Formats: sequence, C-alpha cells, structure tokens
Amino acid sequence: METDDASNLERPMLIRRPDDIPSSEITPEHVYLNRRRFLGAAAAGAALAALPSRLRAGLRSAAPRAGHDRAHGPSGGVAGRATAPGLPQKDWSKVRSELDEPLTPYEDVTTYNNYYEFGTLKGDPVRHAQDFEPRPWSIQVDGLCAKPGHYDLEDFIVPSRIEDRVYRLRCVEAWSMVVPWRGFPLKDVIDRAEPLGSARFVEFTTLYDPERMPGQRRAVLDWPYVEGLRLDEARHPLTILATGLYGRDLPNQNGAPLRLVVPWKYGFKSIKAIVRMRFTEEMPATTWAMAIPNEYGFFANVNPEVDHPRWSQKRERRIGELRRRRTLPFNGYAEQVASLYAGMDLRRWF
Ligand SMILES: Nc1nc2c(c(=O)[nH]1)N[C@H]1C(S)=C(S)[C@@H](COP(=O)(O)O)O[C@H]1N2
Ligand SMILES: [Mo]
Repeated sequence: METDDASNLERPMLIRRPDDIPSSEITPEHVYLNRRRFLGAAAAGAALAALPSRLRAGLRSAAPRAGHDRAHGPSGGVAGRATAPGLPQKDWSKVRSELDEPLTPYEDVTTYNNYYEFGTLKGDPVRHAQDFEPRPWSIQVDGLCAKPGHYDLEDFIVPSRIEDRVYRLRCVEAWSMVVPWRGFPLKDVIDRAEPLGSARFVEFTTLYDPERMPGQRRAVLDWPYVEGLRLDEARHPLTILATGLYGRDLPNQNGAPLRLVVPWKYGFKSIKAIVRMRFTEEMPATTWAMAIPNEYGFFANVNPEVDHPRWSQKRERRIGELRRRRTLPFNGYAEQVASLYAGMDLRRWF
C-alpha cells in the first residue's frame, strides 16, 4: 500500500531538470496547504454572520444573476485574493450535501493551481496573475457552424441562466478538489452557433498574449493552450463554461474570465481564459496530447485502471485531506457519461 508520504510528492505533468528551476520558485507545498483556511466551507456561514450587517446586505444583493458578478472591488482583483474579505452570497456549508463530500476551502482552490501561462509551480498563478486584467474580453465562435460570431463576454454569457455546480476536479497529477463552480451549460452556446452536420469536435483556445501572460515567454508548452471535446461530450449537461467559483467571479488564477469545466475528465481538459471556440470535422490537436502523446490523450477520461506511464492513477490526494482516496471511474460521473463511450476501448483511447 502506498504511504501518505508518497502521496505528498507532487507528480508534475512536465519533468524539468532541476537547473531549469530558479530556487526562488521552489516553495514547499505545505506553505500553501497550511495557511489559515479563511473561507473554508464549514466556516463560511459563521464568517458571513460575523460581518457588519451593511456589508452582509450588500453581498446578498450581489446574488446570482445572468451576466457577470460585479461584486468585486474596483481593482477587479479582490476575488483573486486568497483572503478575499467579501464572502459568497450563500451558505456554502449547506452546499456540501449536494455531493456528499466537503468543499475544498476557497483558499486552496485559489492558491494551488495549474496554469502554465503564469508559471509551472502550483503557487505561481496566484502570485503572477494578480495584475492580469480579464476585462474587456471577447470570444470568437467559428469553424463549421451556421452562426459564427464575435461576442463581448457579457453578450456571450447573458442569454444563459447562471447556476452554481459543485464538481470534483481530478488532475492527472493525482490530486483532486471539490469546487463550487458558477457557470452555464456549454450546450447553450453550441446550440446558438448551429454547428453543421459535418462538425464533430469543438476546439478551444486560450488567450495568447505574452505581455500579459509571462509564462508564454518561455517555450514550456506550444502556446496558445488548445483543448477540445467531441461534440456529444461538449453538449453533455455536465459540461459547463465557468464564470466563477464560490459565488464570485473567477479569480485570475482559476481562468478568468471564462474557463471550461468537464468534471469526468482530467483537469487539463478544463481550459482557462478561453478566447475562441471552433467547430471542426477532425479531432483537434490539443496541447498536452501533442506535447507528450504517450502520457496525455485527447479523451483523458478519469480512469483508475489506466496508469500514467510515470505513476498510478488508482488513488488521489484530495487537497486538504491526509489519506488518499480511491479514484473513481469517470471521476464518479460514470452513471451520467459512460454511455458516451460505449464500444470504445478506454485503455487504448486514453
Ligand atoms: N490555459 C490553461 N488552462 C489550463 C491549464 C493551463 O496550464 N493553461 N492547466 C490545466 C490543468 S492541468 C488543471 S488540473 C486545471 C487546474 O484548474 P484550477 O487551477 O482552477 O484548479 O486547469 C487546466 N486548464
Ligand atoms: Mo492537471
């Protein structure tokens, strides 16, 4: 049996030679995990009650609604701070029952990130993405569809009903979280675009702007980051575009202003800071599948039976927990999604 010691060794998606890593970048993981859990799920209700009533009223009036949440401060960065003084508009301690697993504290969700555009270490995105300005923002929809378009973020989002969804997020590196996302079904924008009969996939592209995304100045990956889904996966009701988490706008480090969330797939499919959606007939060439084809496939469905070439996928370290959990097929969503892959050899089609 694997020990908890082993579980504390991170397994990076890229292996870098030690001399590639400036010592200033090396911050032990426990520094992030041991920070005070200011916005832990269990504490959220109590913390809300402790706020002055004027502030409380203000937060409640910033309730879920179509369009983005303007509850953040003038800098636009408050929601990105691990110790954000504002609090979500609902009692997140109740939300845990929806999935029957505790929410990962806000601080962990927003300080332990993978976002190579802002650095390759878990603590890099929260430090290096603070000044990123995610607005104004626009999204291009093109490729094989009857209604291509170029949308301002607000116009892209407004027709949809924004809702909160609690999902597990399982990274291919064998750690996981439980995140209360805010967003809307990807299917909404797909239907609006009216994909042609020949369209079989949808490709997503992250912003390419090395001025604003310092990680893109280094050739760690082939920028911009590209991901893709088969059209039926993209239309599945579990697949969402997230605009927020914990009832607030997405912090920059989590992919502001808009990122994909596909809960039954490894986290790298959930592409951040999307600027383009393109309908294609051919399977898109996606960033990780191109970078290391024998380690990261296009489908990337969570599967405890298929080991990563460099580590087992049988278990995972839930951030904030000491003991490792068993990884579930399709990350626990098999009942909803397994039928999408009927007849496919999931070992071959990683
Ligand atoms: N553009 C972009 N999107 C990305 C990544 C990235 O490096 N760049 N990392 C992916 C990986 S590996 C994971 S596990 C999730 C992490 O999301 P989180 O930081 O919000 O937990 O984002 C995914 N989306
Ligand atoms: Mo990941």
